[in-house]
Amino acid sequence: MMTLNAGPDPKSAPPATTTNGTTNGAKKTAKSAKPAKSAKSETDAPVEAVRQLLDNHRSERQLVLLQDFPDPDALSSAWAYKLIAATYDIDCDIFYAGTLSHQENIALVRLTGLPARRWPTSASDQPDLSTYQGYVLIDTQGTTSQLSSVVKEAQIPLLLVIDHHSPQGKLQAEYVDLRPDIRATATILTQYLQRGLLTLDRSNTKHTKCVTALMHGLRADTNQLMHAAEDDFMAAAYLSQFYDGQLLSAVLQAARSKRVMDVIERSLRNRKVQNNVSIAGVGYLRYDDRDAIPQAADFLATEENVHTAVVYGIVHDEDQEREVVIGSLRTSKITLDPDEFIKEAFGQDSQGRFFGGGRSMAGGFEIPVGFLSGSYENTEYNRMKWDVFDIQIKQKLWRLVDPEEGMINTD
Ligand SMILES: [Mn+2]
Repeated sequence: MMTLNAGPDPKSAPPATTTNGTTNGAKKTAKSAKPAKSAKSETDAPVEAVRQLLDNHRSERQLVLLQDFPDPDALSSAWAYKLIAATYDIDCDIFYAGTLSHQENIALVRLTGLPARRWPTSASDQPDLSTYQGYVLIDTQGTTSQLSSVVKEAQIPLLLVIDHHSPQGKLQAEYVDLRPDIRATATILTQYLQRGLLTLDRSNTKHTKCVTALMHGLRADTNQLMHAAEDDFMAAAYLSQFYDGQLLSAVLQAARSKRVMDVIERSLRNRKVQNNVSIAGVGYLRYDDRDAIPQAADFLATEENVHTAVVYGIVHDEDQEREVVIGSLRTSKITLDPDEFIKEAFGQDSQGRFFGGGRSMAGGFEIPVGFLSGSYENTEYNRMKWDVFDIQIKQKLWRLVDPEEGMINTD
């Protein structure tokens, strides 16, 4: 069993650490300072494969699917793909099932005119799936997207996956560009641009806006470049020639809503710290405020002597009468692999799907409330329901954080 106290796991530990304790890049080659030339050819292969794929699918119509609650990395990468595909006369529609929740994501989409849309829930308004010849997954492998099962059922072929999360299972696609050593999907898309899949033009406002979005996505996924590896810095350097700094600062200045502040306040009040891990349940929250959870986790992880924070709550989706427990993990501990931690803590559902996973430094989980879904007038009932989930989640987390002193032994 993986615990926080275990030594570095060769599978999950980054290869090298600098003296000040920061990761020395995720690339296996970072330590031996491989010549730049061979690093280039490493990324040439995926670019060539994607070029070939686009060429083979000229003039088609494609769906681009994102995680249900897309972040700037997903949104900007999908837009870059759409612009690239357009040069092959491929028309892409970008969809997500959930909602844009983080204030910066809403600002990003509004200020740049980013062409991503929510998949309409009303039956009359759904996209006509028969018009698409294939679909593409970006910044996800389908496990975080409700839409992927819908398109699978419609027998639309999966053409391409571009992602940087740890592998979530077998993927049957024409090509998979999955690079977990890269810290942002925006970096992968930037490499596509840099290697000529699209020639950027500073006088084209769509280009500058998309590049600005990519810069935001790359920064957001690397904690403002603090967790960036060599490839991410190279990509940011390339983007810096084309991006609009004023537009980026306008996106970053988006203010938090009062309700998000309230969730952060609840997480502070409810947190329990043990073995340098801070865990907080925040109770019920509205669907639109879902993104308050990762923001609260970000904040809790800044406390002295805390290297890892987990925040979770029950999110109620009024449209679909669906309730889920949603949680986020943030860590600065290099020997802790969020993907492995979450899979180990919560296991799989009856169909063998994990309740969550992660990437470098961050992870998330989503557990359906199922039969107990739905809020009732009876506040005592709602309180009991929360208590049950709260205790169950804490128990599963503490079991890994502190196996000796774990509250209840579930083994
Ligand atoms: Mn990402």
